[in-house]
This record gives sequence, C-alpha cells and structure tokens, in this order.
Amino acid sequence: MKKGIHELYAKDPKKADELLWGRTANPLTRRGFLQKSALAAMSLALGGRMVFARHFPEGLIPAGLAFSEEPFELPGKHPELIVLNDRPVNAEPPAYLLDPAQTPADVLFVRNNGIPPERNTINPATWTLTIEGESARQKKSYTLAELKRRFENVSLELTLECGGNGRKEYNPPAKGNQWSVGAVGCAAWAGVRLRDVLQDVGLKSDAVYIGYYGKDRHPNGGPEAPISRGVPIQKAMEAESLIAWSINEQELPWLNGYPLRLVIGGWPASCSGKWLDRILIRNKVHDGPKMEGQSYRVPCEPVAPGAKVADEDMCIIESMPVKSLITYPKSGAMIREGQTLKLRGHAWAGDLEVKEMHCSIDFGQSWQPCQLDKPANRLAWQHWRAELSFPEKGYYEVWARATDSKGIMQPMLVPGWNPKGYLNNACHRIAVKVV
Ligand SMILES: Nc1nc2c(c(=O)[nH]1)N[C@H]1C(S)=C(S)[C@@H](COP(=O)(O)O)O[C@H]1N2
Ligand SMILES: [Mo]
Repeated sequence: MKKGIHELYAKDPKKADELLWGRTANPLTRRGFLQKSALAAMSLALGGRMVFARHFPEGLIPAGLAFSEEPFELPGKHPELIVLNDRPVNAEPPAYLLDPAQTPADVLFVRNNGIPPERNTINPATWTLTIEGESARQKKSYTLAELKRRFENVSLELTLECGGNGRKEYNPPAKGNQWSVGAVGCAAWAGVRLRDVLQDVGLKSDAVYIGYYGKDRHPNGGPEAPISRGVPIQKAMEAESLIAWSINEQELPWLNGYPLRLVIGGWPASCSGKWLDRILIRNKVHDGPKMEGQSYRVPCEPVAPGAKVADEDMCIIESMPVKSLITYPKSGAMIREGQTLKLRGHAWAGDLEVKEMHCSIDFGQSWQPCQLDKPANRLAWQHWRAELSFPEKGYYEVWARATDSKGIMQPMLVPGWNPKGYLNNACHRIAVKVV
C-alpha cells in the first residue's frame, strides 16, 4: 500500500486536513482554506504563494494537493512508510518494518525541515565540507575524497531518534509532525570521526559548541537555513560522533542527507545535520535556526499540560531517554489458547546502555524479564526477545519496558507534557488475542 497525502485527500479529506494543518477544515465548503492563516500554511504545502487566492472558489481543493495521478512514493524509500507530510517530506515506518537488527536504508524515517537539494544537482565528486567559525584555528575545506583518504574510516551502529517521536500521544496535542513510534532507527554508519577532522583544523581553547549547515533550503524559498543545530564540543569529540557517507554499506538515501551527514547517536536526531557542507566551531552555544526559542527544548522544570512556558525556562534536549519497541509481532496478533507468543524488538537509552528489559501482559501489574543483548557498540540499540504464555482466552496487551544503566525505567503512560511534544518514551504496546 502506498500512502501519501494526495491519496489521503482523495479518500479521507478530513484526516488529510488534520495531518497537514493540525485541525479539521469544513469538509464541504473547505472554508478553512480561505482563512488567512490557513492560506499561509497552504502556500507552504503548495510550494509557493497562491497568487490569485482571492479568486479561489469555495468548495475546491487546490489541484496541487488533491488527486495526484501518480502514486505518491518517496524516492529511495520503502513504499510502506507512512507519509505525515510531503512538503517538506516527513515519513515514518510502522513498527514491524523496524524488525531487522539494522534498520534498512529505505526504512529509516525521514524528517525534513526544508527542501532538499535537487537530486541531480548533487555531485559527490565536487562536494566539499568547510570547517570554520570563531573558535576554529583556520578555515579549511575537504572534498569527500579527501575525507575518505585522510582520516581513519570507521563504521558504527548508531541509533537516531527524532526528538518528537511519539508526539501523537500528547494531550493537549502539540503542533508538528504527529509521529507515532517509527521516527527512530539504528543502522551501520560509515564515515570518519568528527573529532579527527576538527582536530585537523584545530580548535581554539574557547571552543564550546559546533553547529552544522546543510545544502537544503528553507520551505519559504528564503536564504535562511531551514535548520542549523549542533552539540557541545564534548559530544562532538566523542569517538562515536561521525561524519558519514554511507549507511549499511550503501550510499545515503537522498532524503537522508546524500552524500554526507553528521550522525550523533543517542541525541535528538536534529543534531545530525544532513546534506552537510559546513561546520562552525563556536565560542558560545550555537545560535542557528531551531537551536533557540522552543525548538528541541523542553521545560527545565515540569509544567501542567497545556501551560505556556517562557523561552528562558526551556532547556536544550541532550541525551534521549530510555525507550523500546516491539517489532514482532504486529499489533493485533492472534494465537491459540495454550500456545506461547514469541516477541522481539529493540531498546536504547540515549548516551547510556539498556540494563534490563521487561514485558507485561496485565497492564503493568506484573513484569517478566526478557532476554536482552549487549549493544554492537556504544550508542547502538540493543535487541531483546521473550516468549510469553497467557492464562486463558481473551484480549491482552503486551507492554514492553526498558530500564537504563542508571535504573531509570520507561513510564507506562505518556510522560511529562511539554509545549512541543518531545521525548515521549512511554512503553510501546501491542494488542494480542488468544482464541
Ligand atoms: N540539513 C538538515 N539536517 C537535518 C534536518 C533537516 O531538515 N535538514 N532534520 C533534522 C531532524 S529534526 C532529524 S529528526 C534528522 C532526521 O534524519 P533522517 O531524515 O535521516 O531520519 O535529521 C536532522 N538533520
Ligand atoms: Mo527531529
């Protein structure tokens, strides 16, 4: 099944509106489209301002959104990805596609804040990465070939999870992509260590942060970068922080940053700049777009659901919290009475390791231990499995709960509400019927 926003408009316009606009327009008159704010948002989705908007008839759906002739498919990506938004592109796999130990390149979620560089304009032979900034000892550029030749090539399994993964469950709802559980993946990334390159350039003693820039463009067509984030120098200098050109021994998919990207495992994936062409070494916390304000930040102290929080009371998200997924079976599995159910999945814990994995079939009243593997390397997700018995026929849910090396467990239900809907690490659950 190919799912796209165009198809969804044809089948279920109300749902499509909710996905695109975060609310429901009147499905008959589509009056919502004609409101000023909706028009502004619509120009984003259409890829340009609707010039004669004042003449656009009530009751019509813009042809740029609806009834596309072509089946909607993301180039280089698995056809079963769920497309949350197509301008910019945001798509996630259902949990069962994340079953392999290493996430296949075409399955890895896509989170774009802007318009990627056009595929046919990208030439890996001439691609350069420039390092500069007030705390760089010099400005220096490297071609892709130079990076490959001059620095030790390393391959590591690293977990990337969008800070907003799980946002869909927050109430009151948070604006933004309504990620379910699939904005996460762990693959074998090959490249060079960010620190080797930074050291080759030379860092001044006042260096505290790095910031990345990529070749994607702002959706409004302006010159500002759609996103430019970074990490503190200590994180940048870790042996696992990579400048990567390959995933699972293939080139990067276009939508995941071809031909070069950062991979900063364990931190919000927004730190892992795609289509990477510039890194700044900063003498202060990087101040690029989406580093400041409320982006990728949570209240420094817990707040009541729905509360407004001042920018100065929001803190930058660093290591992601402990979390796990059930990747087999699919929710809705059926077994016969007396049979056992085999389950498996992955667990990860930001900068930490997962120490224990448990499952419950009684909504968290009791927990049984699962078998848990060690990570392939630091910051890789860990595989787990279990075999469960059920006392009698009926409907059950299996809940999975990981515990990190500091003893912190996933919450059973959605954790602390926050304005932008980040860091939902509630236990994943699937439905199981015993018949
Ligand atoms: N240049 C650039 N880098 C970017 C982004 C982007 O929009 N542009 N999105 C960031 C965010 S918010 C996430 S979650 C990850 C997603 O990486 P993926 O699309 O390869 O899964 O890329 C990050 N790096
Ligand atoms: Mo993200």
